[in-house]
Amino acid sequence: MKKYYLTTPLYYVNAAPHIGHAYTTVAADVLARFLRANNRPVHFLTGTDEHGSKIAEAAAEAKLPVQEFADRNSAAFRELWAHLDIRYDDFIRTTEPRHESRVQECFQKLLDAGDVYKGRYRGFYCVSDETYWTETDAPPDEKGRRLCPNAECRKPLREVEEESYFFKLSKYQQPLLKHYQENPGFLMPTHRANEILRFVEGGLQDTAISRTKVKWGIPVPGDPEHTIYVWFDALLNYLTAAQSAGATEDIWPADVHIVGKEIYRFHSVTWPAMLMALGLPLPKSVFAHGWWTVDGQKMSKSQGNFVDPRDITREFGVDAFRYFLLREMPFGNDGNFSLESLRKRYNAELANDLGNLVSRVEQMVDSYLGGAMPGRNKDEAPSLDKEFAAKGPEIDARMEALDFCGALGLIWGGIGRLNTYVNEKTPWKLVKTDKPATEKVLFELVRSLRIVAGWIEPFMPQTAAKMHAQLGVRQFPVPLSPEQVLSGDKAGTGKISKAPPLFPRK
Ligand code: ME8
Repeated sequence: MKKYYLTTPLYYVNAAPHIGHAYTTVAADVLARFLRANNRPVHFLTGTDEHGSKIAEAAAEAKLPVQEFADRNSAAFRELWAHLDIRYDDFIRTTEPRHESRVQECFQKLLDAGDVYKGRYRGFYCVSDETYWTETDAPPDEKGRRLCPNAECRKPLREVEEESYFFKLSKYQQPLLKHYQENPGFLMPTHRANEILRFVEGGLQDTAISRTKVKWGIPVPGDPEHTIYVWFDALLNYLTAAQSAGATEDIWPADVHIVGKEIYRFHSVTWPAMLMALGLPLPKSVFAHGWWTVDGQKMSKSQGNFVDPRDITREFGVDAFRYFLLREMPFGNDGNFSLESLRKRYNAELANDLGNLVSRVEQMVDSYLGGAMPGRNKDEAPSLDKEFAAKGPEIDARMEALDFCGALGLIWGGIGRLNTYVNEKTPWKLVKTDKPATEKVLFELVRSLRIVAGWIEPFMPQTAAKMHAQLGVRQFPVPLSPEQVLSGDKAGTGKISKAPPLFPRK
């Protein structure tokens, strides 16, 4: 069975990872965990982008040999992903031989096919984005400076004139437009599709794909004066990683490339055109999410306001950080990161709505039933069933559509319903007059909380594991799907134990 193949961008190793990188990677991890919990085979790829002038210049600034500099920073990404409970299947570095040799093969193939030719490039270049711009893309501003047209960058451009190999991107204008039209799920989310359609309809220029002035890169086969342009090199990682992971047909093509909006064009125009030229099937979709600002400001070196994820997890824990990232900003839109809104959500949604509910239920089962799983009357349909458990398919649909915020909204709707249910049924009063009725209420609550634990597992794996253990789910640490929780008592006849709060108030 073909695996569901999902990818993050390959992050530049010029600096330490920040919340922007964590965001994309956590989102991909949430999707991968959701699919695995539904028994879908998954291949989740992430990694680091290590060639080009941006990295070479950062290494020079750090006074380190480039490879050593790249090794260090690539390791920092891997360490952060371990800390954030990211379970990827493969981590590719563009300086690995398995990647470099295949990039050269692809370059040669396109050269032989006539889709790559030698010419001369004259124009502008942004080192920070590693992007070529023409004179018309970047007219001089009032001070006579040419700035990167990418709104997320706006750094000064360098003028470049050199011999270059070119990729015949122009040839793929019509095939791309046809592909977009025939595959409406390709450009995601749909509100970003127009921008790409307009760009491609406006005509595509052939694009330079080699540099003579940049030494830190993969040599062009047979012409070592040239190194392969870092984006041509980096985009191919999705293919070279799949090719090196065993039977390519089990993985290829990608089901979704998850990227930030600023690199959407590379992924939705250049990349599919490269694949067409190579005669390979295209990814099923390319999803561009929005950008975080921090306290209303763009994160930048000059502002010195990059948020280190560890500063957040130290105070709030890994799960709360993962939760906040996906709850605060609908996937596909822009949003703002602030400690104030994190604290607010932490206290209201995690400590109160969820944590407090779990503690109350455990406390009651402990006091009224000595911690035994409440019994149920098998002839009577559980009363929360229709309105609560039926949410499962709706949540799944949101997850499949990468609407993580929507899925969390539905889950918290369910948690809200459970809080209302406790307050309506007042088991602490009921227990004085009707023990069997109290037991039924507690049965409903425990079972519903087990379902909640399954729903939140992709977002908060540690919390889900704690909930399963505390709620007597014996199959721990394997997360249970709602169906498994519902299907029988076997999975959950362990003792229900009181435990410290899941989310101590901050
Ligand atoms: O672009 N908000 O690498 P990169 C949300 N190497 N997401 C953000 C973000 C923010 N403020 N800042 C960064 C590159 N990201 C290339 C990619 S792929 C073949 C090559 C996330 O280190 C987002 O996913 O600049 C964005 O696309 C990515 O980090 C850029 O990482």
